[in-house]
Amino acid sequence: MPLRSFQLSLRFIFPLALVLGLFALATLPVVDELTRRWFMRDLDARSAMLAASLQQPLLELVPLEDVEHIASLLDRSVSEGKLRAIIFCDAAGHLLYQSKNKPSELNCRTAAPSQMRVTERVLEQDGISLGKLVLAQDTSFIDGRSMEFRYYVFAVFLLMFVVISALGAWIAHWSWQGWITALKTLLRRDVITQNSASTPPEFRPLVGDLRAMLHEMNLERRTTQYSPQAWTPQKLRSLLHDELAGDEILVVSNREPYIHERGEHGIEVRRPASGLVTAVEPVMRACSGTWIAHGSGSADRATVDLQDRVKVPPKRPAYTLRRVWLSQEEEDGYYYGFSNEGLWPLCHMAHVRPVFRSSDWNQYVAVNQRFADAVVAEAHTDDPVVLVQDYHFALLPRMVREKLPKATIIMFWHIPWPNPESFGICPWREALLEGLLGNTLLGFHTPFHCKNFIETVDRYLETRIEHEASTIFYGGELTQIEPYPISIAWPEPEEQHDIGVCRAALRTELSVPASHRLALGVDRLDYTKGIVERFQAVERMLELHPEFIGRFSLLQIAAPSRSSLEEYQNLEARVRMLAHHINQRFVNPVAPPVMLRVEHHNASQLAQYYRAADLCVVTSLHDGMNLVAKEFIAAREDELGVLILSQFTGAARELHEALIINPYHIEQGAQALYRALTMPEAEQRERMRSMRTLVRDFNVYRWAGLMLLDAARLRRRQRVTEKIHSFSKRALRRAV
Ligand code: GDG
Repeated sequence: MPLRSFQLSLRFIFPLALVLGLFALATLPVVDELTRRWFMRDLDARSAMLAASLQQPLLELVPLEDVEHIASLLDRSVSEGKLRAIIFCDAAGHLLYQSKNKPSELNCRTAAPSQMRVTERVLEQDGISLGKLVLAQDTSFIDGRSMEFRYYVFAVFLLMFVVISALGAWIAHWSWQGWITALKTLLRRDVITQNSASTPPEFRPLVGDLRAMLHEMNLERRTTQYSPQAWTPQKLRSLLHDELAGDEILVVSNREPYIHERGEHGIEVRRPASGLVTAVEPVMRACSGTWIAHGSGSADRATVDLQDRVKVPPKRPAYTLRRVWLSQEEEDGYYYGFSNEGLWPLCHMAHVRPVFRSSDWNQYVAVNQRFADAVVAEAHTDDPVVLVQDYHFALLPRMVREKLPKATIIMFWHIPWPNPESFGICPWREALLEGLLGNTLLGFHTPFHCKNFIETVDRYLETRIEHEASTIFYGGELTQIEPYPISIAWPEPEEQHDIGVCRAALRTELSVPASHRLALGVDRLDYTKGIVERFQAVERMLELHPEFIGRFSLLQIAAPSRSSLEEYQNLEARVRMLAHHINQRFVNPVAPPVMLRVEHHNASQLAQYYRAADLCVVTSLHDGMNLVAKEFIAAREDELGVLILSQFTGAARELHEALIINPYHIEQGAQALYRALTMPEAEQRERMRSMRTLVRDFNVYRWAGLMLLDAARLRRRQRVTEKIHSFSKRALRRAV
């Protein structure tokens, strides 16, 4: 029986136990007395019968003083039943005859001895008294019987209690179920269809409230989702103010948005190369709050206060960064091991085998717990909004949920979600899924990733899935699964350099002529980004179109990433070798075809490269979204430039005007490069204009805004549910 019905029935069972107990206590002495009287009356009746049967023989024998026969007669009479003794006394009160074993305390003059019931009968003949017959019955058995009777009465009350309680609990359970079903029907039918005719009268007060609330929610979602008004930091701020007024916002991610490093000129601040940071940082600036992340910089400890906090951005503090410190062992197991050698290849179809080690998993569990504890410690309220970022923290949502059951936990999974078969090879798949179902809201980039996730849960856990509503009900909690395509902050015009200047500056920097055609690649040096395939496409394009030798180069920015892992070291070696090979093959006096920069660049350098390039090449083998594609588009206010985009990125679902390719198909990549290099400006403009409109409107503030709006909606739904529960409880109490 569900806990809820059980709790409700307890309210009925305790008073019942009390009432029955008191009733039993009050009843027992009365029942006792009645039993005693009944037994006495029974004994009296037996004595009277016996005395009557002895009367005639005694009337004959006493005058004869036939001692022998009288004694034998009396002895025979006491041999059965509860009769202890019979005596015969003369009229003066002297004992004349007695049965054997007469108790010494029984005589003709004294009152009945204890534990005995005495009955007397006077024998007369012709009006002359011959004496009296005294029969003494044993009453000691009455106490025993009385005790037995008490046990029976007690057992009857106990049985009544058990039966009534079980019946009560059963009725409570079915009433509860009935109420819930009635409410659900009401919500589906009466509230949604606006049909109140058949609403039971007891629900009518609730229907109006629910309908108004639902209407308001639907209206809000529709207006905000399709509002032509662009999403801005101000709009996000006012949304937070209106929808989550005063609610606390906490962000958790592995990567911190600002890293303090010791450099040649003292402590320097660095922004990491991370799509997650690119997206979440502007949102945090807009909404303040606290961002909890791993303090990985060499000067991070030197820049925090006693609570490990530092205000960021350094130049214009807008929110708090709370750093969590990890030992080398923890970082190796949780970050490099389970997250990046296990989950990363597991979720990306890039044909790199995941590695699962128990020791890594143990560190992953422990570090998730440490971050969950940090969330709980940083929360000042019992129902904060917690935004969990990425695959490093699959277990954290449930851990936080256990400590802060009223929190609204939103998680965004920045990488793809594989199909159930692929995910199924993870030895801890159930634990990961259970952790993720601790979320109130779980977001992926695309509907396809959501579908994969729901199918995976369906395959490996016992849950209730509502496919239409995209919800999963597990362990008494509901998780909403939704796609939220991530994006970037649209750059402010004043932050951008003149495009002509950028073009000239980059060509000077690379020592190539002004007319030199430049393709740009910007990636973390990761095997999922298809850098090898990109170089191969360049090689093939030059094979097919040698007229571009010396007139075209690919500038590849490859930010070092996870370099302590062997897979990444091998990739770097391979990428360097291939670049060298191509440059050797197409050696020319002007410029090498592949310019590889394996180093970190700052954001403003990258923005200038985007503006200076003729085309941008994104050839990911698998990518959740890919922000580089969107950054390139946002940078091109001249509406020129061509984007080549892998079909295996989330971005390809939105940027249809890009040249979409299959990066595994090298010929196709080569053709796309050639087509981009020869595309007329008018076509470039047409394509770029359309993509720019999309990226400007569907920016990162919209991404965060829609998620937070849904969170606010779910918070309200939670409150409605609480209201329904308290309403049902009250009604049920009345019914019971
Ligand atoms: C994941 C998913 C999803 C690159 N080099 C440097 C640098 N970057 C910046 C880029 C861009 C970001 O890093 C990379 O964005 P991606 O989208 O390629 O993302 P991943 O890091 O793989 O991240 C991805 C993303 O999360 C967001 O959800 O799109 O699918 O894999 O912003 O400009 N930034 C700096 N120096 C560099 O050298 N400062």
